[in-house]
Amino acid sequence: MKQSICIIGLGYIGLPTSVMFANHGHRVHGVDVNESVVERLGRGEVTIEEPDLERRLNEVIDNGMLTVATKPQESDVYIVAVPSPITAAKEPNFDYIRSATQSLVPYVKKGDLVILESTVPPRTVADVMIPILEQSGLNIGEELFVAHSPERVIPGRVFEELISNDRIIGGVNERAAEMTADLYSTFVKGKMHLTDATTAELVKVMENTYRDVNIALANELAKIAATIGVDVWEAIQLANYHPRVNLHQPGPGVGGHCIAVDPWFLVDIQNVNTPLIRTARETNDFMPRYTAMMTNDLIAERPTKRVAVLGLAFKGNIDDMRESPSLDVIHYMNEEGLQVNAYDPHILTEALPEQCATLEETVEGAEAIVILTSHDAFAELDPEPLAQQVANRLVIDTKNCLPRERWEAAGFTVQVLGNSKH
Ligand code: SAJ
Repeated sequence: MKQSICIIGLGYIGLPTSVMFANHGHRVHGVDVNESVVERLGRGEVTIEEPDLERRLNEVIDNGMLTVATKPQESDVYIVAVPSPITAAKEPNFDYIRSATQSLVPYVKKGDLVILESTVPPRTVADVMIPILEQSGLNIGEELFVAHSPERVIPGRVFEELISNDRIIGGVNERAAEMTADLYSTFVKGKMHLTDATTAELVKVMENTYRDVNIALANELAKIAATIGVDVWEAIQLANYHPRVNLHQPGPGVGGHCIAVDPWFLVDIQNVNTPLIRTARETNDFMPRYTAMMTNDLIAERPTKRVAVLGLAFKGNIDDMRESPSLDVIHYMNEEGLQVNAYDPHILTEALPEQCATLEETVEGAEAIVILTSHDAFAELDPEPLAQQVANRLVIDTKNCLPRERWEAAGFTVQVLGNSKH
């Protein structure tokens, strides 16, 4: 059954989700507090980089199935997809969730469904959303239904994963969970797993914490390998042939609004009982400093401290710089007295003082080129012309994404993070 859906938050999750529901015949009203986002989307202009988003957005803006505004409107279903960041003290910040939920109170009516998609600390539906929704005077679970169905998509493959991923659905009761499963069955081909809201909240945070802890292990192994003449990337590949081993990839740090944030939700609940989760966060948060120190050591004998940093996005082939490790690497490089020029082909708006408009300008006279993000554009680079521009043919590849032989053939020394074999 087609329903009218109001989605609060038109960011990296809310926008593709709005478009997907509208593509599948639901009348969707998208809401964002940012007026320029609403204006641009209303013109069919994408505000985030995601494959196939532009085509799908224009389809539903043109046929009127998607309307966008800064205010909600009465609907059958309300989906909250706003940020859930942490404070500087690493504690959950519920401000966006609270104000989004509050904005729904004047609109909700008997029989409606409210779904939280944002990743949140366990008990956010119970302790934060429901007390606000009760101001409507409706009985939660009998007149107004509430569920948590956390998004699990990865940037760059959002539309595929919205369809193919299994979905965890946690309702305040069975009825709420079933109503939510019915709605998502519009496009979800993966299995629906129904549970209660608090379990669903914990499951999503567990998934991202699992990834963060495994990345921390890979980063520790990389630091060991760097001292014993081993290539950690080769070693990880070999270890992963074991049927029960799935080692992740090391790198210059963990970015984004998810893996670098969500584990702190668990530490906040049980500080004393989460030494592993906290240590993993600290291990990954140390990698930007490790990368800056490694770079400084490798050019210590060089006449200048000029370095070219390639990659500002928190991961390959996206335009998202939120919590990007590159920002911390550049910060620590500045602290080490390095002279940083930075460039990212996916981020052309001036976001940093160190940012240059072109690759050529960035590498001119550099003592080292430092790759921080595994963009395809970097793996496809022709090192020959760069070899003529740099002061020193040294490339530090923290993501092991460059074709080593090609760079060596151009006269570069290739130093890969965690590899002291070559
Ligand atoms: N990273 C590593 N080593 C790895 C994998 C990732 O250093 O082996 C780094 C990346 O470079 C990046 C960060 O970790 O800086 C996060 O990258 P990611 O590939 O984990 O991607 P996210 O944060 O965009 O997406 C994650 C996904 N969660 C899991 O895979 C468990 C996605 O499914 C979630 O929907 C998303 O978080 C989210 O929104 O929660």
